Amino acid sequence: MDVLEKLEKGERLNFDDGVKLYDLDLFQLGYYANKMREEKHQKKTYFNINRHINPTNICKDVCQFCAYSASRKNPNQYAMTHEEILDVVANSSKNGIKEVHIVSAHNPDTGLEWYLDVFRKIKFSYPNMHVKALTAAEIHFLSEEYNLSHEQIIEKMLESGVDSMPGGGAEIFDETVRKKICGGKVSSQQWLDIHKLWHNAGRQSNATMLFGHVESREHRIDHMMRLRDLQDETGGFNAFIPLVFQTQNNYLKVKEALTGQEILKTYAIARIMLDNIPNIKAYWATSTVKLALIAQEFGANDLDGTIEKESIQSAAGAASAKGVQVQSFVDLIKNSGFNPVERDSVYNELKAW
Ligand code: V47
Repeated sequence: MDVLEKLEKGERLNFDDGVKLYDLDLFQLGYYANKMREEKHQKKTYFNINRHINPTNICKDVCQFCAYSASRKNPNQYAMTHEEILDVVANSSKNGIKEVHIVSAHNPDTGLEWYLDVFRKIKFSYPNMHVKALTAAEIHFLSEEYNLSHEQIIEKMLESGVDSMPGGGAEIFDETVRKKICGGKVSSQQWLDIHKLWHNAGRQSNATMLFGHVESREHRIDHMMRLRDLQDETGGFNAFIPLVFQTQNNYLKVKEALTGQEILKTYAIARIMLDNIPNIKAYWATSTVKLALIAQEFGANDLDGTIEKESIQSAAGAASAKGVQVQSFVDLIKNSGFNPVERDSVYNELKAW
């Protein structure tokens, strides 16, 4: 059966089908992705009111794509104190944020408690604040650095009040590409195992994919298939987030940025291939707000949040350093023909705007 026939019949696609999807015409692909989006979410587009905090950029690992890490290209090292982090949370909570999304570099100088105790402090002062923190890459770093198992770090996260795990650190699972772009940090299998442990603890997480650098279309489909397999087992992923590679200030000499067409195809293919992950997030910080709005018609049903401050992608050229205002986000979604729905961090609906 060919891929169009399978799409018409609503059958699950395999790896070869996934690769063939890229050869379809963009609008034909968009038609099927949008149909699946509408079956699950109608015209709703989710967003949340959140704050990103990146407490330190000092990193023991060297990822070729990263412009944020202070170890090589970025001479401005920093590590925030807990007081500074709590000040940020205090100010942001006045703006109505409901989630702090905390991701750090892999700093070997701070001690384990610096990473964990701040979650307890945030929860103590803001019991209703959702703490989304520690990527699988950070968990693996902490386990190696402090001679603890992944299970033990996860236990400590749960004790410290972490509510959910962000999807960072997945990059591209194919081992040859991974070796080129981030050899040395969490392996693909370890990334998947850590999320499995987290899901088995009854918690939810997200999954990302960094694309538009040295990977091929086949590598992207392989990445999605590995996530789909794990999701069949655990059901713990809320959202899949294709991160568009930002080309500035890093060691991967990627001259040509992805075309809008290739980005939209990738969102659409993610929606079609990942039939068991409910939300496809067009993270506007990497796609640009304008393309994220168009992506709503190509399978995406979530645009992440207001962010307030963003340091990782903006270091590599993205226009996301300052976040967006809630009202303008809402207006943009409405004006593009969709219904903005504010959600919490695990996709309970809070308010139709
Ligand atoms: O894993 C690093 C990426 C990620 C670049 O879970 C880059 O809701 C593009 O994971 N160009 C961290 N991306 C951010 C992340 C994330 C973001 C938003 C929402 C969620 C979520 C998770 O940033 C890293 C890495 O793949 N990154 N450098 C770059 N040059």
